[in-house]
Amino acid sequence: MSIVTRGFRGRRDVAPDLPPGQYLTHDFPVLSAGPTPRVDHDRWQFTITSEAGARHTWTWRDLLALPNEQPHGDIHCVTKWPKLNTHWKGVSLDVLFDAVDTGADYAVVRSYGGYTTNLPVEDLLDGQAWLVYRYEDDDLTPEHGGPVRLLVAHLYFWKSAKWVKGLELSDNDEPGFRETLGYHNYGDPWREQRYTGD
Ligand SMILES: Nc1nc2c(c(=O)[nH]1)N[C@H]1C(S)=C(S)[C@@H](COP(=O)(O)O)O[C@H]1N2
Ligand SMILES: [Mo]
Repeated sequence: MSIVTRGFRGRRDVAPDLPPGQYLTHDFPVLSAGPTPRVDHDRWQFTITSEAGARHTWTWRDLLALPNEQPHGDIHCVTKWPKLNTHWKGVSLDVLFDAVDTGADYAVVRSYGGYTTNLPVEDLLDGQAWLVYRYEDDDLTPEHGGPVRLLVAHLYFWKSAKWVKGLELSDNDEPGFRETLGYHNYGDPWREQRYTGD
């Protein structure tokens, strides 16, 4: 299983195909807008709320019982670092959305700690987004979003909310935390959509 987007193919030995303005680094910087919330697996839940108000909740055990995938590829932070050939394990949002009756066009993703980010529902479907809980064969550390974060690798990495706890579906697009502060509403790295107006 691989994430189907340009630059997300897991090639190791060739010169990387980087989006405009991204520069290679070899570390994995931690970027968080506030303190790292500590969320026990026992307390962790993920809730999808439909535009009609219907709630579907998964516990940690529920999540582990679902079929998982191992997406891999490149990620791109808006502050210009990419990380190439990353490996993750988690559950496709397609699997979760199978349980949800919705025709909504937009989602706001919410995290423990209060972070939010918005994206079109179509960017969460068709093998483009996962709830991931393992990174490079280890449990996801709290700094990088453990126990569970969103992975939406075809958009800048601020859309990949750490410590994710749910998403709300709506017919209206509501900007999230960084989008309200001037980050681009959509955030396609290949079109260099870093900030409002790009
Ligand atoms: N909850 C939450 N998720 C977040 C952020 C944040 O501040 N809070 N920062 C985003 C940004 S800007 C980036 S680049 C990545 C960084 O992930 P990392 O700390 O695992 O490198 O997380 C994204 N998800
Ligand atoms: Mo970022």
